[in-house]
Amino acid sequence: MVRGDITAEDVDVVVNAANPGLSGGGGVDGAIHAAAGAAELHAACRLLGGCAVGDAKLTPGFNLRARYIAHAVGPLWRGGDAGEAELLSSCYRRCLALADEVGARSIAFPAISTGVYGYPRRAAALVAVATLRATPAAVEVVRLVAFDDTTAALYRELLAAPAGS
Ligand code: AR6
Repeated sequence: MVRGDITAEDVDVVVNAANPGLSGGGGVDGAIHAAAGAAELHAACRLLGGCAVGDAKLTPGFNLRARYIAHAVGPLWRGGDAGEAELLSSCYRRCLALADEVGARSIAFPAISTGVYGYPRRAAALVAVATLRATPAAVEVVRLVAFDDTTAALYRELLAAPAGS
């Protein structure tokens, strides 16, 4: 894990926390659009025809150091009984699969759904770490990028614990 701004990550694939319309927004989505080149990225996203919750789609990275952006659509938090954990887990799995499809060696994830979408930070970090540990993938480097101290502390704690604990 690292603490910082995901747009600065020197990896093959940067994951975006997008919306089903892939129409851009605030938070990490806004930061990625600004850094990648908003006009080009908007145009590329428009061609994709949206994305289901729990799924992800690739565009080029444009002005980012990353070659690709994986636009993942996390679930909106509705209290936890609406399949949120499975949908969030699916985002991480789909991004790993896309990274493998393009032969990526490295990928960086933001804390999907934990901003505007309201997913509790600890619950989301548990899903992220457990899913990444449990999903076989060819990608060699998987980085969790924390934008705030709380998320950074959670990742440190969970990554220090043995898998399954
Ligand atoms: N680098 C890394 N993490 C960041 C950055 C950054 N530059 N900026 C924010 N975060 P959010 P969501 C963290 O709201 O909850 C958008 O409008 C942030 O602190 O970006 O999945 C989309 O278009 C938080 O922990 O995404 C959707 O409509 C995490 O990224 C909606 O928001 C995710 O926060 C998606 O909501």
